[in-house]
Amino acid sequence: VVRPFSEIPGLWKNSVANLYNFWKQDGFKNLHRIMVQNFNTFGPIYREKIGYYDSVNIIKPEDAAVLFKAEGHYPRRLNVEPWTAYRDYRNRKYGVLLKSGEDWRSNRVILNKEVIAPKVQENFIPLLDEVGEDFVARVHKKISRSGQNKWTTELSHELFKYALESVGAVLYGERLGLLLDYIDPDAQHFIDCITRMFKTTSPMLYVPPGLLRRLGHHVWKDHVEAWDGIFNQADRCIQNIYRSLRQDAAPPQTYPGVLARLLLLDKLSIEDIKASVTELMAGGVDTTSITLLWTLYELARQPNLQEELRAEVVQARAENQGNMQETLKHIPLVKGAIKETLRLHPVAVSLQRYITEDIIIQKYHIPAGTLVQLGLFAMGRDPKVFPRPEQYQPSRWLRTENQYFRSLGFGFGPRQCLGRRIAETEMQIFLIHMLENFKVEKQRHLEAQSTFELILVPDKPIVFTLRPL
Ligand code: HEM
Ligand code: 2DC
Repeated sequence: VVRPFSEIPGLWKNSVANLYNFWKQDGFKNLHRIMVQNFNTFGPIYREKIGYYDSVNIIKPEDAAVLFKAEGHYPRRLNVEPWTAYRDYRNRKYGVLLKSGEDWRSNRVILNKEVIAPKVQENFIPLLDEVGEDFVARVHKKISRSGQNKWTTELSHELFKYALESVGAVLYGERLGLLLDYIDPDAQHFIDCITRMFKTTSPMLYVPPGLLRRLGHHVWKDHVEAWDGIFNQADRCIQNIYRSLRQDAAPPQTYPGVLARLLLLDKLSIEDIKASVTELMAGGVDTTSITLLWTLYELARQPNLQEELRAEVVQARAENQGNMQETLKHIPLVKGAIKETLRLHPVAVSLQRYITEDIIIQKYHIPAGTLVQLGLFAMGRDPKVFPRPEQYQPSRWLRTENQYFRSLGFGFGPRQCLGRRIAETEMQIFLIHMLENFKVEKQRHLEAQSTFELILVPDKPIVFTLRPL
């Protein structure tokens, strides 16, 4: 028998009271833990209404499969209101991240060919490899300058720079120079703006941004300032490439980067290209750097595991005469480590879709148009889905069976992460270079947890010690 929608358990009858309780529990920082609690209280499906968001939450891989089958031709996520409010306020175009319907689809198809297609991917490898080599050289320099044969540091700032340098190289086919001793203050400002943009988004998730704007609230002002900084810097980078393309008579001989390819292809308007390239540049910093930070954290906690990964990397490199493209095909454990990091420390607390047809989940009827959320953080830590979930075990991903709708860190289907291949390649190359060169240690008693700042980030600084092998 199918039970009606109205009988789904949960706290959905008083949205204002829920918003208040949520706020009292410091819900903005604890969204992921509150979701885990709710699944423990209500079971594998619950309904929730906070402020103006009414959603059904699910946790099982089998139910995720049902959800994504009902996402329709133009999949839609939860609308991050502060982001669209900024664009409307400044009269800037939506890029692929914020577009919907046919406009999204037609842009996304063209971007896919230049960003995720396997053929263009190969072009990214030499660019990203160079950034990886520079990062390692920079660490060696820091180590020798320390005079102690080691470098102890809070690595996150270095990782932010690595991530921006990497995505910049792919987008613009040029180096931004972030791994040098003296860096462009504008580039550093860009990095700070992205972090601030994420941080100021979460307190506005459940309150209409228009209201905060009219009230002249400081969160809205900070948010606008952060996006302004992001767009100004991206505009500068985009203008540079645009200008030099117009000056060159002949088409480029080597791979010129995603932006130049899109401009030369001439299938999207300049304004559409700008909007999506800005989103790619901004989306490519905190996401990969924090995932790498968590990976180093887990490898520092398990020195034996670190050695296992190192052995795999050293062998894959030797067998392929150092060729990076080939090496990347022979590092299953490193790839498993990245999946394992995203299981325990996903960037996105949930995946969401507005379903376009009626579905049945856990025997409940859910009508078309409902916002359904898969609790990604909660699923990754559910012992019914992952045996011994608290253990960081890259080898659990080596068997391809049992992976059904379990590896969803980048989302799923045609609306999944556009930067996925860039992110994966960039992270794999980083880990290869780091494992080949350094032992990673951390302060013994330091334990970090996730905190929600729109994306999930570590709740405290993590200090690493890097030693040359
Ligand atoms: C969307 C995760 C890195 C750009 C997404 C989504 C997730 C995600 C979960 C939503 C997918 C869905 O709804 O199914 C991640 C993770 C990353 C990462 C875990 C790294 C560890 C990047 C990078 C870029 C990027 C490096 C840019 C180069 C985007 C864009 C979208 C997106 C543009 C929106 C796509 C659309 O709406 O069509 N990402 N991301 N992401 N990501 Fe990423
Ligand atoms: C945040 O309840 C929690 O990849 C909300 O690179 C639901 C929600 C909706 C969309 C998600 C967001 C969460 C987390 C951050 C994501 C975003 C979609 C894309 C974005 C997952 C789960 C991200 C980080 C993009 C950001 C690109 C931007 C900087 C231009």
